[in-house]
Amino acid sequence: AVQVHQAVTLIGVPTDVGAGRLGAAMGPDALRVAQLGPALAHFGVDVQDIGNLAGPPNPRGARDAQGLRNYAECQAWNQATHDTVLAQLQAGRMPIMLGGDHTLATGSISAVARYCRMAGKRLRVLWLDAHADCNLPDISPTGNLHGMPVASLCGHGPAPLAGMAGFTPALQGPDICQIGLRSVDEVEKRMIQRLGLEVFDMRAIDEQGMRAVMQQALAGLEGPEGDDVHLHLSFDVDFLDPDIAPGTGTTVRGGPNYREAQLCMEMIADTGRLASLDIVELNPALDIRNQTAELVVDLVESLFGKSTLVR
Ligand code: 4U7
Ligand code: MN
Ligand code: MN
Ligand code: MN
Repeated sequence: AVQVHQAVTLIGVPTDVGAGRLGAAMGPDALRVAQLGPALAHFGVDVQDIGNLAGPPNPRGARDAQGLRNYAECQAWNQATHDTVLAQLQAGRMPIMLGGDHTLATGSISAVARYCRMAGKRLRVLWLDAHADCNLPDISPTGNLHGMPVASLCGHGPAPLAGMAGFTPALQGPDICQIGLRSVDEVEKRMIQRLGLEVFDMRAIDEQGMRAVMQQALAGLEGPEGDDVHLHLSFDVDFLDPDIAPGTGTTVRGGPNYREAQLCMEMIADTGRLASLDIVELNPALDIRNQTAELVVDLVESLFGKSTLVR
């Protein structure tokens, strides 16, 4: 039973301060050029685009004493994201982040966690990504904060980020399900175990197929038992195979193809539980004629039931 949010708010978060290369800050406008808003309005959704959040420019800093790059700037963007997402949820609207690098997920998901606690909902996070994003300042090979949001949300790393929900940790490892992983740093592998994340890597998709993986990832969401679940999707564009999605800064070959990605989105749509969404790591400077942004819009349409024949 597809039953999607009737009111959606698009929130541009034009930042690349957490990434290793410049360009993700242009992501929000590339999604607008690809007609994300009109595409959703076509399904009868009430779409409001509130424009872009404001935040500091990219100082292109080196690693600091903690081992982090552009920490203060990441913190500022996350706080702005957190405040806006919380306000939209409280107004009964579904926030869609137009990123922006993946650091912003600390701001958005901590706000969702805060809201869920107030509203008495159970939070389930689906994390579509080639990477596990659970690095810590001292173990990260790069110091880039876009490789750390899962760790902050689980209570690790700098306290201001880890405590953004108003309680720490914002999430327990088993609340998060990661799908599509194929580039995980050695120390991150230990973090996955330690945090207790649920992970379906590309090997799981190869061996079991996308359908079986998504059935497990979405278990318990459909029907009355899933009534009190708030489903948040954090969609890193580098989840997709670079052949179809070249417009992102950290491509890794061997990702889901077009049909597998569609099936993934369709099965999420079928649950009817999607209540907030991050679209992150789109980098128009690396794209070819905006094809990655257009693909993302196509996939988000499926998230809103485009491919479902019977409603
Ligand atoms: B993304 C990396 F070392 N693990 O921490 C790191 F390989 O949000 C990449 O998933 C992180 O795109 C990628 O810098 C972050 C690296
Ligand atoms: Mn990634
Ligand atoms: Mn990511
Ligand atoms: Mn990336």
